[in-house]
Amino acid sequence: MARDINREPDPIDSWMEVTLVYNSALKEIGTKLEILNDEFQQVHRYNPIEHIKSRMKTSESIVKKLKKKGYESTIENMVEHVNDIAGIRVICSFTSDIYRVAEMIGNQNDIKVLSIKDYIKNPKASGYKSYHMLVTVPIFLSDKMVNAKVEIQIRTVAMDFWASLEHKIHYKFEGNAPEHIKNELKECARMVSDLDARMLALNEEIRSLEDNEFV
Ligand code: 0O2
Repeated sequence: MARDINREPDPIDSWMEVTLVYNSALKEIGTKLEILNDEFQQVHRYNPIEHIKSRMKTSESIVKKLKKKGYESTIENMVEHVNDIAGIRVICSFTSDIYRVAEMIGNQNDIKVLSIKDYIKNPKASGYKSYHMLVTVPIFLSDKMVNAKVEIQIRTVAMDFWASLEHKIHYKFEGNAPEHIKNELKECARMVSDLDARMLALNEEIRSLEDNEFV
């Protein structure tokens, strides 16, 4: 029997199914992003996406997150309360590409955007900048349809460089890095923002020259 995309999704009811469903969700979103990037290359002669990284959260990290949030480790709680079991990171060259990619994702009929956190317009106190989308994508199995949540983090190469080092430092000092390191990271975050703005301005200037060559 054909499955209707608008019908109520079925529940996910075993750890094996969690793995299958969230891995499938990463493939679905990954393929969508690759198609959008290819189309963009054809139409506008450049790729807004530099590269894509995807990962499944480990069972240990899922249990740790549930414990931190005060929930028992059940499949139901994982699906309900852990938003980043499936995580995909989209790395773009320029800040403007981030919003382009986010809009293209949001325009896909089968993707439902549950929430957006714009840490580019509102950076975290640490200096962290990134654009987060929490979405669901339907996954069709042989006998059921489930909605899988995927956390999409979209950021520039420079923001990603900063976030990787900050993440390492955060774990090394278990969240209590010395004050001078925190301050240095904040200063680096300011330099990242400045670099992103200047690279974007340069790119726009070059593109406007290229466009004029075709007039
Ligand atoms: P990990 O180890 O990367 O998986 P939620 O997931 O919604 O329950 P929260 O904190 O409200 O929790 O969500 P938020 O702020 O959107 O952050 C989710 C993820 O963004 C984090 O996942 C990190 O990957 C990243 N992130 C958020 N803040 C920072 C930051 O200050 N520095 C860096 N480097 N990354 C950040 P996890 O599960 O916390 O960590």
